[in-house]
Amino acid sequence: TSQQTRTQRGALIVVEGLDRAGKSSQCEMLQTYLKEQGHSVKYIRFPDRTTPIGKLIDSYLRGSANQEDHAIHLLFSANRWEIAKSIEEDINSGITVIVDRYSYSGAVYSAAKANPTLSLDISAEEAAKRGGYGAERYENETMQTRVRELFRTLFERQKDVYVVDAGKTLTEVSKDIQNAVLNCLACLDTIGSLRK
Ligand code: T5A
Ligand code: NA
Repeated sequence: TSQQTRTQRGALIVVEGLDRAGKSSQCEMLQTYLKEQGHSVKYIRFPDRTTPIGKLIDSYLRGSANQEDHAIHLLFSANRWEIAKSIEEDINSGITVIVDRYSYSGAVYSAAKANPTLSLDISAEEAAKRGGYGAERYENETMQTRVRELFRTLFERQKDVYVVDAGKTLTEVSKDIQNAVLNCLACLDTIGSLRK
C-alpha cells in the first residue's frame, strides 16, 4: 500500500448504561477531552429524537403515545439505521464517533477493529437520586434493576467492554473513561502502523 495514502480510521466509542447513569454528561466531557488531544470527534446520541422516527419514540417514552412492543423495538432500530451509513463514512474518513447508546450488533462494527464500549454501571437506587429521574417510561426501579442485570450478563465475556463505576463523581468517572479510551486509541494506532 506504499502508493496509497491511507487515512487512519476513527474509533467508534460506544457508551452504554442505565437511565441517568451519566452517559450524556460523560460523552460531552470525553468529546471535549479528545478534541483537546487533537482528534476529530463527533458525538451522536440514540434515540435521536429529532428525526420523524425519533419523534415517535420520544412521545412513546414520555408516555403520551403507546406502541406495541415489537413496533417500538423496530423504531429504535430504524432510528439507528437512519444514520448508520453516515457514522460509517465518518469513521472511515478518520473521525472518532462517540455514540450515546447503540445496539451491540450495530451495522458499523464490521467496519472497525478497536471499538471500546464503555458500560456506565450504577445501582438503580443511585441513579434514582439523579436529576430528572422518573420522568420517562422506563425510569423505575424494577425495570432499571433488570436492565442492569442484563447489561452485566451481556458484557461479562466481552473483551472490549470497560465497565465503569458510574456512581462516582463526574470527574472521577471522566478520568476512568479517559484512561480506558486512551488504551484503546493506542491499540488502534498499533493496528494502523502494523498495516503500513
Ligand atoms: N432505549 C434506548 C430503548 O429502550 N431502546 C433503545 O434502542 C434505545 C437507544 C431513553 C430511553 O430509551 C430507552 C432507554 C431509555 O429508557 P435516553 O434518551 O438515552 O434513552 O435516556 P437516558 O438513558 O435516561 O439518558 P439521560 O440523558 O436521561 O441519562 P444519562 O445520559 O445517562 O445521564 P446524564 O448525563 O444526562 O445525567 C443525568 C443527571 O445526573 C447528573 C447529571 O448532571 C444529570 O442531572 N449526573 C451526576 N450526578 C452526580 N454524579 C455523577 N457522576 C453524575 N453524572 C451525571
Ligand atoms: Na431516561
